[in-house]
Amino acid sequence: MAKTKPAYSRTFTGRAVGGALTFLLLLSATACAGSEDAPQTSLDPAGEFARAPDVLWNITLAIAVVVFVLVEGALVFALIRFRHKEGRKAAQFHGNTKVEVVLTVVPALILAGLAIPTVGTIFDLQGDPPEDVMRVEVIAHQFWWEFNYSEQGVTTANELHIPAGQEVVLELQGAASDAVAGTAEVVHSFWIPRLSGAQDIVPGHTSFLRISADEPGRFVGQCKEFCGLSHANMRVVAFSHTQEDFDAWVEEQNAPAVENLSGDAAAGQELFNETFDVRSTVVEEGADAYQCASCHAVQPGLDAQPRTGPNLTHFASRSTFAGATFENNADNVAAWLRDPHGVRPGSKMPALDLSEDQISDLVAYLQSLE
Ligand code: HEC
Ligand SMILES: [Cu+2]
Repeated sequence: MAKTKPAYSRTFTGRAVGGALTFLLLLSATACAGSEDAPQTSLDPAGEFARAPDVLWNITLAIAVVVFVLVEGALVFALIRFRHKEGRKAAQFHGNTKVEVVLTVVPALILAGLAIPTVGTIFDLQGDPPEDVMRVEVIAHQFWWEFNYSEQGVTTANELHIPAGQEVVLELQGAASDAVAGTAEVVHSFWIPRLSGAQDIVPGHTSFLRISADEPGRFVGQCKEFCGLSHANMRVVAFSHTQEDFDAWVEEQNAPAVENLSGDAAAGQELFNETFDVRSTVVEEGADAYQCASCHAVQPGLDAQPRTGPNLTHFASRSTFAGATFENNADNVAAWLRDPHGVRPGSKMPALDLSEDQISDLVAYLQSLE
């Protein structure tokens, strides 16, 4: 009689292939970490407020590795040492108080030990932020960030600028429901992993986040709390500068928008104040027609309140736009004006009835706003 192979051995090849595929799939997920030069990682902290959680992570990882090796080692040892042998019978017993006590007390002690540095770090990071450091007000909108520097008189969007080597306190606020855009605001979370931990932003409530960067550099981040269709496109970029460069940036942002435009840019400037029909919108109670100027400030002339879109006074000085999703270039801005919801699902900017000529004039104007 032919010996049949046991079931596990017949499916072994299949399982090995399945396992290898799963491993490759998991490996591919590690490629989600953004661009090479500035990955979104908390494992490479660039400032003291990101370093503290990283130290905690290292301690936890070290303990976890020791536990893993001991537990898996014991398992493998038992599997080999007590494997099936002809004529040997398994011991039969029920419960073992000594082992159960050890397996309860040891993990409890490990967790209690871990809680000491964890709670300490939480209090260090969450304590009342110091009064004498620079503050930036951060307002989370669906799906973009507004940054107000009240001391410096600067308002910008999606790109945060800070001086390197010093603490900055972010005052995080959820936007009250936008007057023009109509819909209620939702919870967001601000996170630039190399500069600090994450902090939730709740409408009607102010929370604080302390950040700092040791060196000048560029750091990418992300809204970390699901907030609607374009949550994944709600990114943020931080630039840290030497004090000199930071002061220069402030000065540049405080300068009035360029005047005396000519050609396409001048035509675009006029279009900015013209009224266009709404082609499509995600906002239920919005108007049928708008000017760009209804929602966007360009100072002086079009001042900030109560406009609900990003301040465009120095739009061309930003490297990205629309939640730092797109590189700021003529093609992308044109695509944005043509069909905001096509490139950015759920965006509160309406699609206006613009011709291609009008779009290229508006792009020329926006690109002149340095
Ligand atoms: C009803 C209000 C509204 C109108 C009208 C409007 N926008 Fe917007 N706009 C917004 C909002 C809100 C955003 C942010 C949307 C987002 O990031 O998803 C935005 C974003 C932008 C941005 C990207 C800014 C940045 O830094 O991220 C540009 C450029 C822009 N709009 C240009 C225009 C132009 C040009 C017009 C006129 C043709 C116009 N907008 C009309 C509300 C409006
Ligand atoms: Cu979000």
